[in-house]
Amino acid sequence: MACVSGANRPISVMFVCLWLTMPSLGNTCALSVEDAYIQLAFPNARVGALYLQIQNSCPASDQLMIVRSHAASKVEFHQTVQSDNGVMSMVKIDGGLTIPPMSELKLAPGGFHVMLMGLELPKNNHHVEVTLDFDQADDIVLTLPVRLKPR
Ligand SMILES: [Cu+2]
Repeated sequence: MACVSGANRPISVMFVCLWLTMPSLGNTCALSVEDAYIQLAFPNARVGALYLQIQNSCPASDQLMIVRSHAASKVEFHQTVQSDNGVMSMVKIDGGLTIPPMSELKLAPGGFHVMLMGLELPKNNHHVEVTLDFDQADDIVLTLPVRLKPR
């Protein structure tokens, strides 16, 4: 700890040092994941959409930076948007997705999703392992069910 406590230091500097060396009391907050799955438009599709909800019980926001999976050659964040004439398309989102403090990030059909491209599912394996990489929180590793898009 590089804190210098000295009588000739401004009092505010001493307070900052104290705060930095205190045991972290706010560590009970966390990110938690619900309703996570991968959806394919048809069997053996090479592209899949990952949907999930991330709850943030922390007083600070976090950022889902990247999602990694050995089953996909490329992963991007997308948002489904509707043009004025009603045509649906997907827009790539750069820089990750924010999880607001004491709130949630929802990835669901018709909105944000993680696009898994070059998808290669092992035969007879209907689960895919993915790693969520956050700016602040530790990685979360998930084994996700693969579902077909409802018709
Ligand atoms: Cu997409």
